Amino acid sequence: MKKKGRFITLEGIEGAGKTTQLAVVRHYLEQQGINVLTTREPGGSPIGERIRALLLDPTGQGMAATTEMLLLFAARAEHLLHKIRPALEQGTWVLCDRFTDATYAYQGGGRGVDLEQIAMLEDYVQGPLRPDLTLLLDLPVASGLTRAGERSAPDRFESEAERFFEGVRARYLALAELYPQRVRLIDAGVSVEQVSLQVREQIAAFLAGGGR
Ligand code: Z5A
Repeated sequence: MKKKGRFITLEGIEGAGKTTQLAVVRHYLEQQGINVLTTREPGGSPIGERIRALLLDPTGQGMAATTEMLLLFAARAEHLLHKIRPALEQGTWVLCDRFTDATYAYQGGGRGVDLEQIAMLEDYVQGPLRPDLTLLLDLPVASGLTRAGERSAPDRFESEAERFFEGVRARYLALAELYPQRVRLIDAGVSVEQVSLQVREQIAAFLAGGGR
């Protein structure tokens, strides 16, 4: 694949503000004259969205961690084929709400799946494709769950215990340490405006650093 666009992902625990900040990133890039496609995982393609419904269905408790991980990568394969790769090849920038870092965090950190198995599937499904930039919105688990809980009935993931999300957050923070160039840490425990400011600073630095 000849990749011309850039691939930016937003990550974080529930209620971190990814959806809110995705709009900020999009607006900022469009102001710079960049074509942007926003999408999300799991989902982003017709079959991917059907897999998403299966994954989030609260009646699906007891799904094996392996099944969950394979469904996520199946949805990702569809997403890459039908949406992400075609956009990048055309020079469109792709902004994605969660990607494979979420698998390391939720399935690895949350469910205890072997990280090497995740890495194997990552290589198999994505080849060498990795995000160019990841904004990790970090905040204490209790704050994120309070924000998310004020919105709607919990889905299958949101029904997990706080300990699960502590594992998710810890793995996200480990990824930020492992890939400091790509994964930029944002303090998401402050007001929307203050988070947006940090997000815009990171995007400006990325563009200035040759990201474009
Ligand atoms: N999952 C997985 O396990 N493995 C994988 O590989 C992938 C995903 C890709 C997808 O859910 C689920 O799939 C997810 C992980 C799993 N687990 N769950 N649940 P989703 O994408 O539908 O849900 P989410 O990712 O958790 O998004 P969210 O709960 O909608 O959170 P958010 O997008 O980060 O936050 P938000 O919608 O922008 O904001 C949440 C609320 O907080 C909202 O009312 C805002 O107005 C408010 N908010 C936002 N920012 C602030 C600030 N700064 N202060 C105060 N209030 C704020």
